[in-house]
Amino acid sequence: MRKNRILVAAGVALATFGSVASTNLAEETSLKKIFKDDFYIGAALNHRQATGQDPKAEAIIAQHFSTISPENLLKWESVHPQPTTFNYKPADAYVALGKKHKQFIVGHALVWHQQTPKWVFEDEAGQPAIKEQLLKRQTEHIMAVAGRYKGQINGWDVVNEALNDDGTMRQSKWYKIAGDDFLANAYQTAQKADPKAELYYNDYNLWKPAKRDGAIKLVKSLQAKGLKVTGIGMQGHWGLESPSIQQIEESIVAFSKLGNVMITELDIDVLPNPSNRAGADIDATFEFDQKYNVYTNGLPNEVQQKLAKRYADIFTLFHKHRDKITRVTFWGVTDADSWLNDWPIKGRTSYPLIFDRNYQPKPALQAIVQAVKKEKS
Ligand code: 9MR
Repeated sequence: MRKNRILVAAGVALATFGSVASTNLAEETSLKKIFKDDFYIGAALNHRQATGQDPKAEAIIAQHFSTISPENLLKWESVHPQPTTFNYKPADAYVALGKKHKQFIVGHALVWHQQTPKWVFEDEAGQPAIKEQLLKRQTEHIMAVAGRYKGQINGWDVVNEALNDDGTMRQSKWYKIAGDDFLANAYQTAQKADPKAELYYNDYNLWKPAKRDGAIKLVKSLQAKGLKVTGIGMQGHWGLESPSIQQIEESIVAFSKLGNVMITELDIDVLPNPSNRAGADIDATFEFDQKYNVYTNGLPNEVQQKLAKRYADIFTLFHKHRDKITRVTFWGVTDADSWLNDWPIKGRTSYPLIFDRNYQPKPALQAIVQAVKKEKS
């Protein structure tokens, strides 16, 4: 109790006076210890972090995180760029790092419409592949990649982003060529490749009621075929105001009826935007315009406080549903690493995470700690 009070007081000081206090606090705070009995907490690692070239990030990973995800290095184009070429070196290093820090190791993503080489969808003559050929390629890919890390990668995003925002099936090449069988084959094969691994469906904007319903339908139909889908990953690419806590909560509760719920790609975008964009459709981009790059000299205190409050509210919700949530993963370690520096507009200075560009915790980290300690006491 006494310790709690000191932390709360220090947190307020940090929020008001900035980063001197944060260095000391960082030493005594560990997110993975705080959430030890609740859910895994982690971050996506980029290539440099996974391959030991960013020791300051690794210190954060070791201190704070009990799970890791690979931001890009297990995507099809990275790990399997040519029909008979596999590039396992970065993924091997990633898995070794997770073992070293005794973390729950996630694989991302076996089947996606993005970052998949053209040859996957074509025959030898460059014409569209037929269904049997495409599914054979999918099977070989999953058996090779998930098979290599059998017993080492603990859970896989088997299919990523198969739905449109209105809950209908995305008209991807996977779907157009193979129909629903692209889903069934993926889960069936993943289970064969590593029978003990957890198998997930992962998507963005799952707080939207229509997309939530679409995901429930999709997962139920797979489970009805006897296929294993352990859980649903809600990518948390959210904003300062939207979605509301209630919208997020409704999806957490609905998904928990089908399996585990994970918040898989958490970041809070604080930058203005030319559209009402939400989610993470990487094709939805805009030309650079300085008027949308508003915080090049640092995040104003007022916005910093808003971000801290938003993270506190979100984690209060996660903590409330700790019986349903098994993992929360930030999409990146520090603000410098975030994909939001380049999306939906390239070359901006973005602030979506809880560690800043100097590897220092932001007020958001202490706000999370305070909020959860309050809930626990
Ligand atoms: O953060 C990732 C970025 O570095 C890549 O360029 C991009 C394309 O591969 O993918 C980003 O991660 C995406 C994730 O794999 C799936 N959900 C949306 C994420 C943000 O685009």
